Amino acid sequence: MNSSLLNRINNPADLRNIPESDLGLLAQEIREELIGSLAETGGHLGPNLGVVELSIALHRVFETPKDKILFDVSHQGYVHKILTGRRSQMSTMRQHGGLNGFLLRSESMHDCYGAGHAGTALSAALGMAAARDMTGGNEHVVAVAGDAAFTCGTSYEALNNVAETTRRFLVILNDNQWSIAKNTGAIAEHLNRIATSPAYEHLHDQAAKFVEWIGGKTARKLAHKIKSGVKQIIGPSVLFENLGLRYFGPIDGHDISLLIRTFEFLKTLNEPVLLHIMTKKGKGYGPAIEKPDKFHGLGKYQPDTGETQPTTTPTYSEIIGKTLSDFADHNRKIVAITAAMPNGTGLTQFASRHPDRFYDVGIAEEHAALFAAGMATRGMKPFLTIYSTFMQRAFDMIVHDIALQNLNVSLCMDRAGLSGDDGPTHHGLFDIAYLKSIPGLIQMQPKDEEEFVDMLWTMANHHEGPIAIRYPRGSGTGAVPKASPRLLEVGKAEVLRHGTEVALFGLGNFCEVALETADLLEKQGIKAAVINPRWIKPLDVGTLEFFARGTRLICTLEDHAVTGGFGAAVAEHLSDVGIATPLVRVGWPDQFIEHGSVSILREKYGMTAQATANRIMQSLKPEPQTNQKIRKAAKELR
Ligand SMILES: Cc1ncc(C[n+]2csc(CCOP(=O)(O)OP(=O)(O)O)c2C)c(N)n1
Repeated sequence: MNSSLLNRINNPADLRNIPESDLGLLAQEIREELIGSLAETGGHLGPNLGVVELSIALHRVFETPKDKILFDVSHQGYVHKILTGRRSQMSTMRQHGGLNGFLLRSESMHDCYGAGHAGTALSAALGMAAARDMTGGNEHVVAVAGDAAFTCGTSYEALNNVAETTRRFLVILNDNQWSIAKNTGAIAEHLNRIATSPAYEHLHDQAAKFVEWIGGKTARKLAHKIKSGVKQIIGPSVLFENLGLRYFGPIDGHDISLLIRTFEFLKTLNEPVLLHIMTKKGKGYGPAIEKPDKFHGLGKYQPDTGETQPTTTPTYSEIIGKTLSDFADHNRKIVAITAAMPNGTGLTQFASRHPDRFYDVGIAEEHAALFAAGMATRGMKPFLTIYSTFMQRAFDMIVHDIALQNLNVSLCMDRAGLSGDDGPTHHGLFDIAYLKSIPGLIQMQPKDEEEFVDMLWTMANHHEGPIAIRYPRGSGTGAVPKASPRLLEVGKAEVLRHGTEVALFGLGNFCEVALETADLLEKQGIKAAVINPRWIKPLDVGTLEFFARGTRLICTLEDHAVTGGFGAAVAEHLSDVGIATPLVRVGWPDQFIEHGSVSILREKYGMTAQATANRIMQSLKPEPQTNQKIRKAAKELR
């Protein structure tokens, strides 16, 4: 493709030198570039195709890095990256050492705010506006948020504070009517009514005429006329107006000239504004328009057809979707709840088989947890199925509402462990740490898919309070679940291999790594026991103490931050009972782990069987003589 215009853009200032009449062509070039390059790397194609004109217009009118543009979630920030000097790195997208799939303050001075979780842009932008007002700055602050961000409570918490915080603040509501799945709830319906109302076309035309009318004139001089003009083009949304933001729109978010004129006008206003724009997710690419949910974010695909490689082994998410649906066939109390991730969490099957007991509550994890708590008080058996990283949002609800009241809520933490190419905003590396200190909350992790179903069955039959399960992204060993699941004994580990010198406790997906480590140790003449702990809480202290007393070294392995993880629970217990057997803890180090493939990152951070075996061999080495001498001398001194 001849990207003649794109070749001229190395930074936003270059964009401002391109004639406005060529910007449509530029948008076309950017679309082609996105479709071609993401076919190789994967990524958030649909959302970015939808914001091409918006991103061009924003960078045409606002001057980053001085002006601040915040993108909610920031998965739609690829065009912004292309326009802010990162085009040549697009082929490294989401790969280790390459561009992050979200905005990162450390990646570019044009990324004023990093994100990955939804519903943060408005509050953070408001903080920036307040800081600007306090320090006498004059920069513009713009928050760009999708319609699904308006299903987040935090967005309303921000709106609740705008009017009394600042006079200069611009929120752009990018409405494409889709979250990852179709956006749900009353707000989505409200926005949908505006977009589909026959008045929309009329409003849009009026908006276009209005901005044309003020175009080229000094808007400030026309303040009173503008006010009355704006009033005429106010859409049927009293919601935002009542919150103290002037509502403007809805306008066509693919009309670059209109967007530019509108931004030029809005930046002269001395009052907070919400601009509602309508866009099409996946615009310009047939497969993405046909399947907005699939093309929200995906791996590699055939650019001509949009085809992707079919997966052969069912993922943990697919298994939970099917399993819960099967259980719900026989148990009328089972309910499944997702926070805007029906596909990601595998609940689509549940939604079609049990629509009356399926809830997609939007991006509202706190609400989802409280909603589940309420259901549980009425004897229902809710399964709250949320990615580990997003469950962080609901921590207080899990403590204060679910656990404190000992309610029968099943917490299903999908994508627990390293998420890989999505990076630090999406790794599920903290859930053991944030759940294990909650009194009475049971937590487990299966070693494979077969045990996963047994655990889900155990959860379905557990009626004594909250119970949580964590499981990784993708599939596991491929172990096929049995036709009839087993009920597992709570707090009982499984000994997979006996050994007398070392005991390896491999949690969940790291059970496989523990078995491999045992093989490597055996080659060195070390007999290692391998234990599948199953339960993080309650810990099987009997099995732990048995092996801690009977071997020379204990090693824990887990797909979790080493600080506060399963190994930390083991260390605490050994310390409490006064067992001094050396302990090697394998887990992710105490730092935010960057994005990259799981295999590269495991290698880098010593999370492989070989690295574990090496650490163990090192720890088993007899103490060097000099250390012994120092210790002896110190003892004599005492
Ligand atoms: C707290 C949280 N929950 C769930 C998600 C997963 N997620 C990522 S993008 C997205 C939908 C975003 O939709 P919208 O904001 O309308 O933007 P669009 O992709 O449609 O442009 C969701 C649910 C998230 N990032 N953060």
